[in-house]
Amino acid sequence: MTESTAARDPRRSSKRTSGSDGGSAAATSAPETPGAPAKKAAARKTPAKKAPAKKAAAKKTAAPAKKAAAKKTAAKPAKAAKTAKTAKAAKAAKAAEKVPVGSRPLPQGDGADATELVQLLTPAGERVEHPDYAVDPSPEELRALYRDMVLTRRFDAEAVTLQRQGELGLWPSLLGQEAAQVGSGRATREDDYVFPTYREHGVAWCRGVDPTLLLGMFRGVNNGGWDPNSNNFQLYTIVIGSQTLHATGYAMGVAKDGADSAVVAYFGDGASSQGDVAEAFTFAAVYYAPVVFFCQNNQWAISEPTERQTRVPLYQRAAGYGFPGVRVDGNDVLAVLAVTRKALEHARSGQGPMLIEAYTYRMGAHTTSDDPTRYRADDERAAWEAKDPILRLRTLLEREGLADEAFFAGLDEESDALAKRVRESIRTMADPDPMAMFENIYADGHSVVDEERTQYAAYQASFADPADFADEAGAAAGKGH
Ligand SMILES: Cc1ncc(C[n+]2csc(CCOP(=O)(O)OP(=O)(O)O)c2C)c(N)n1
Ligand SMILES: [Mg+2]
Repeated sequence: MTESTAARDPRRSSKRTSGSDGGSAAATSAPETPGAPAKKAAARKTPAKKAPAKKAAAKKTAAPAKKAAAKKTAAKPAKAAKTAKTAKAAKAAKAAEKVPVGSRPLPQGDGADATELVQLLTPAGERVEHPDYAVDPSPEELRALYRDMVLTRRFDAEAVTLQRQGELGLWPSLLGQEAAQVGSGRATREDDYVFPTYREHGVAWCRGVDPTLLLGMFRGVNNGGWDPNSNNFQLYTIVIGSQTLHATGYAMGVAKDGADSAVVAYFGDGASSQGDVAEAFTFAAVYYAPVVFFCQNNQWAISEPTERQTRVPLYQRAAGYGFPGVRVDGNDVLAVLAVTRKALEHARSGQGPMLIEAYTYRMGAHTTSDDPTRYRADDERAAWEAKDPILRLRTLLEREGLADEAFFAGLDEESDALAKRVRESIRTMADPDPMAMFENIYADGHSVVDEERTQYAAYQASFADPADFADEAGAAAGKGH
């Protein structure tokens, strides 16, 4: 929501109502004093009044008061020591408060605050209205969104299992982020262009990229796996935030071509701290580039919570660059669809970029190499489970009689068939020729790469039995997992 639309939103000034509940975790602070305890806020209010009086009094009695204080301290060293001890204990207690990090309230509230969160479908599966955003999907469209999310989750779960079975080196799960990805992915038009990070399996699905193609890079058999121009869906980007620059440059090109398509750049809450993202925001703003910055705030950047990335809600950063920002319930597929559609129209119509902060949660580990139990509290996940994006749409479909048993049973079958296809595809993926890693680096070759290629070929040739080389290469690759 932009500042101006926010001002018009009657819910900004009112407390949350039960009908639009964003979840079980209660908002802990008012938006204007993020994260500050009431005491602190009160203290901030009063010094203007108190200061002059205090100053005058201090001036009057400075010398004698100081003297008296010194006398007092000298006479009672035990008391002074006690005070120091208390201060030390207070400091230690304060430091202890910092642990565990995951249990501390985020500075920007917890997303359950309706005054800044666009929501059209509550966790209880109830439709609610929003003054600035609306969608009116047909029953068929609702079922299609549900199907997208279910199949995306199933594919993702299968990939996690394949990694556990040693078929993939690594997998970044999207569990919990299905609505953010399907809602935004389905808002894009065929001629729009998408620049993902490494977790956008749901967006890839919506863009029509065959899911089996997403696995190659994580199996280590290729550097991408699909032709970006086939579906206007760029290759996955591991270098955090860098794709926002690529997207902005591409969008500037779209504008120069006079095309009316738009670009979406996906990135995370952690990426928002990258210099690349700041530069992308600046260029996009001043060139009115038709790009939508879609930030999935899943609360964590590996083990770093969002509170370590920002002291203001992320969507508010846009204002500093001169374009609108909006925070949407990232677990509400309808709200994400509505907000992304509007942002894309904004970009298409020459009004420049927009920032969407999809407030969601990474339900699983950062990747299969990560163990989140080491840094975040268990009850945090439980609170977000109550806001599950798939469950809330299912509740709506069932309550309103928009999908029958046959639909759900058919989808179960389709999920199983997808999982089977994914498993089969990965087991038939051919290992690349070891020399292939020297290809596609420079269009016209490079002396250093040429030298490395020659050295590596000699190394391979030094094995009497090529099978020994394959074993060694396999063991070395395994170390990196
Ligand atoms: C430039 C850069 N720095 C650090 C890393 C290591 N790294 C990989 S993922 C990640 C966290 C990203 O968090 P976020 O942007 O919130 O995305 P999420 O993984 O939560 O989807 C980091 C620091 C990297 N890949 N690139
Ligand atoms: Mg994150």
